[in-house]
Amino acid sequence: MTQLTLNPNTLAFLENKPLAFFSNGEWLRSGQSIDVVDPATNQAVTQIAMAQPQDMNDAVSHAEVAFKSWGATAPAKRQALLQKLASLIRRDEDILAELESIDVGKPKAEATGFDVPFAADSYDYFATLAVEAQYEVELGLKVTDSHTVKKPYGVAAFVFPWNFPFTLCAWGIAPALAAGNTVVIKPASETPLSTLYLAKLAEEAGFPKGVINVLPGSGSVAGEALISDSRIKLMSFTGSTAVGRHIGEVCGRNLVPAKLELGGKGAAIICSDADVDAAVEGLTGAITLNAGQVCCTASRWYIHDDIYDEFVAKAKVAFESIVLGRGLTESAQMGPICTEKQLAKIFECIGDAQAHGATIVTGGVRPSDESLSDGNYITPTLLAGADDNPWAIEEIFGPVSFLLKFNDEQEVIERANRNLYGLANSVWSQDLAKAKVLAHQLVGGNSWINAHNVFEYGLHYGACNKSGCGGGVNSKATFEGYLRHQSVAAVR
Ligand code: TAP
Repeated sequence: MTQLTLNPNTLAFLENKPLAFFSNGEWLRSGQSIDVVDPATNQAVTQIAMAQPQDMNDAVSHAEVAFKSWGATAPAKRQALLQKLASLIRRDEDILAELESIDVGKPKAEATGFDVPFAADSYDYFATLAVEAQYEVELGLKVTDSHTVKKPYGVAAFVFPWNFPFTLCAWGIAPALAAGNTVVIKPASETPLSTLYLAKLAEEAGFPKGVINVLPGSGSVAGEALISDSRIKLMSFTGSTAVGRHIGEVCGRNLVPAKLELGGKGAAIICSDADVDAAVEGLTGAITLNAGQVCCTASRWYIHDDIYDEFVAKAKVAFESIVLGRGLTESAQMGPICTEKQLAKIFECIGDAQAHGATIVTGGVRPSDESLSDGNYITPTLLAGADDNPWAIEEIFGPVSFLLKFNDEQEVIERANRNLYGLANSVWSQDLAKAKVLAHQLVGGNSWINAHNVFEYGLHYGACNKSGCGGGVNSKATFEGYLRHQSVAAVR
């Protein structure tokens, strides 16, 4: 076991091995457990109990019972509990940031700067919407005396990936709970710690038993049992396009609506009139954030011919100056890749990109620093090549950007839109009016200008095409998506 310099409360949480899962207000163990591995060392930091299909089945049963009262709870009560949860998250920010850092590998500063506070804000944002919502709307029609009532669906199931466990969980469950649904959550097997800690905070906040259930388990076993349970009324999945397609199929057979937030291959269009230094800084930050394991990051950079050489030279310097290190060290700007398997995949993609004619401008190797040799590190990588290179098209999910040249702005929009994903793109230009026109033309859920990875509650974050369907997150529309509409009419 690695010796870690951690907050004593973090250590105390990890000590109770294997960490139990949380179902119907009880902490349970299944008899099967797995190690939770720190990607900076590839050593176990704790073990977790793995829920089995019967545990998932039981959790759905309990969530169904809990829904009977939670779904009818006054919005002000739901608001108060969600706000309490947000305040407990803020109280324990240091512990949560440490858990996220040792589990995912990300710099602790990243977790305290974004993952944890932004998750807390999600519970507050949707708590407010819960009380502001109009649950009954008079229709004022001629033939009928009618109104629409908006009601929660029932049990909502959530399956999450390993890259932003705490934030994505908040984006998913906060609107569902605010609207009055109960939730059964399966976090990724590799990164369950912060979600289990959330369950502890939910218990302390006083959520009624069965409202929030957190059960780590294998995707193909426990996850499969959850997604195929026909009693769930809503399915929300965040993860790869391949697993999303499977979940969509399974839910389709049960006629359960599935909200799918999937992968991406974001384009950045860097125009000839862009502020080159700002674009280099913004895009280097975007592709090295969470070691590039960000669904909406910009991993295809289309650079205008006039500034290509200057931009690439500056980007190379910026990439080579990124400090790699264990997330818990203060100097680290980029941590290790979350799993050995994902690191191997990234190297494989880079090799295949080269086999298809791409050249490495910088990076693409393990760092020379001996102290990092046990972790899953890779140096930030710039590839240059052609549009038809498979890795200018497909998601790599690592700190790898593909450089492409362009001359004509309309032509580059067409080239960028040929990609089958549709998550997030950005335009970089000092001509804001022109940038807006180009931003409108890019096909995706999100078009950002002179920035990449832009989030704010109220700003809808969605997707189209191979990046998902089912509504997106972070806005009023997300909250409304967790309410079903029922017409009530009497003939006059
Ligand atoms: P996946 O391999 O798809 O795994 C995601 C989750 O699905 C894990 O909890 C996994 O469980 C579970 N799972 C696997 N097979 C399952 C099955 N048959 N039934 C039910 N659950 C199953 O994705 P990942 O590698 O963790 O995450 C990376 C991907 O997520 C990338 O493509 C990234 O772009 C995407 N992503 C998208 C977004 C948004 S908002 N669009 C945000 C973050 C990430 P195990 O952990 O046990 O395998």
